[in-house]
Amino acid sequence: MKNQLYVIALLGLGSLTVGAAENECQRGDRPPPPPPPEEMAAQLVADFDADLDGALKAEELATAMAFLYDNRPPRPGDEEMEEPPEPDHGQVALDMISTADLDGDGELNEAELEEALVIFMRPHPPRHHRS
Ligand SMILES: [Ca+2]
Ligand SMILES: [Ca+2]
Repeated sequence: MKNQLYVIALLGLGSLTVGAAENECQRGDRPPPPPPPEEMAAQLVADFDADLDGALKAEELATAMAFLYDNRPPRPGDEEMEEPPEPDHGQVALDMISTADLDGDGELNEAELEEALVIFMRPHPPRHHRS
């Protein structure tokens, strides 16, 4: 169940209907803030660092992304819409590594993963420009 919370927070989809339902007495309050990125980074490394070197390489990160995708919360209206194609988790992992691999070793350690989460969770306008 703990993983679900991380999934919801990480994907940042904003549809915290489950949490809202569980806190009916506090209805109207804002949903609780997601756990801090350093906490999520530590959790993801703990869960998906298959070779136990303390960092997530591309394939480990891809596994993490696939897990998060498979466990993403449903969004309102999704059932009436066609499922979007599943993203290429391997490519997402490579994107995250190329964005946040500060020491250039091709893996994201906990600090780098935290940086990646900060970047990927930050609300940003949709990118329309393609090069
Ligand atoms: Ca590893
Ligand atoms: Ca690195």
